[in-house]
Amino acid sequence: MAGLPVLYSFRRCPYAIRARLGLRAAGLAPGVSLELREVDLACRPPELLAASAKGTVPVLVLPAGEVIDESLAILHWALQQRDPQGWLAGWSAERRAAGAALIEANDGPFKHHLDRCRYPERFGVTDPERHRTAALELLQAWNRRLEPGGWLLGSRPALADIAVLPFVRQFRGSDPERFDAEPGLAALRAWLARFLASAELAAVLAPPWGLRRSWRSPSWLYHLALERDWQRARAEGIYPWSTRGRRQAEVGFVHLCRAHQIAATRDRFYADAGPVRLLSLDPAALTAAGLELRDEPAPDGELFPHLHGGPLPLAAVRHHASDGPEPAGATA
Ligand SMILES: N[C@@H](CCC(=O)N[C@@H](CS)C(=O)NCC(=O)O)C(=O)O
Repeated sequence: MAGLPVLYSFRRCPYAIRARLGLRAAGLAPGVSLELREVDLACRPPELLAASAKGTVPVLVLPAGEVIDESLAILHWALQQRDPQGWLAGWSAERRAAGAALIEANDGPFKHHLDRCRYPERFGVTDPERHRTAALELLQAWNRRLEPGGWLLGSRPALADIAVLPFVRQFRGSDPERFDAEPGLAALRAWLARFLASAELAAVLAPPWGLRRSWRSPSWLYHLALERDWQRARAEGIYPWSTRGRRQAEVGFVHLCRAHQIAATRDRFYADAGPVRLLSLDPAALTAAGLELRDEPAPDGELFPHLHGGPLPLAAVRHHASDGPEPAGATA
């Protein structure tokens, strides 16, 4: 996929959702005209951090190297390429300014209160209700804007609707029954319901736009572990295996593979193994632990990385996830 724009994304992130909505509307398609890399925010791949040190998603890296690391800027870039639904084009300066103010209120105070009523512990908040009430006041103001035409700027969707809807979706998602019973939100509920039922949202939450499996960085090395061996290693602090059923002490090294070798390795050795976990390893942490990496040939001549000098150090495991094909379909 060399030469395509690369989008670092996170399926459920409202900022990434709005970027994907814009890119999709502009006619880009993952695997065809864009490479989509799903990121685990607990463990960002080095390529993302090299592109944008702040490490947030979404980030769009253009083929010439330009990096766009703010979701709104990605939306603007996308719609400047193509804007078939007139989300950006065709609005008066006054409405555009009103749209920009709505997005600012969303990304600023609304997001602030949303985070604090959804995750009070994370933000050290003792009164999440106060934040819910403040968020509701903004929603009621938006409801009044929606009453005349059904959309924030009038009778058709604009950039502001696309930019704000994923956050209102999150607000409702934290307590749908309560949200649905709130007074003063009828127009907003209808606006949100249209979005929730839309083909656009469904498309960006399902493959190929919305992935559940993280991208495998070519900068990392990988090891497949039986789930039960991995769980025991976590409990005991040592992972003694080289590969399925064979110990490092017996084999003399630990079998690893590169990103492009994972699927074939799983199919060849783990197809009937039951639950398997994919460990992502930082090569620098392996060598810093005094171990040696060598590329050595398998019986068919293909070179694989082998870890010599001791068992796999758990501290070098950057990420671990159940391994398997991308689950298809579900849009929740
Ligand atoms: N202003 C940024 C915000 C993006 C953002 O905060 N994304 C969240 C995920 S929903 C993130 O990457 N959080 C990780 C972090 O802040 O460390 C944008 O609009 O792109």
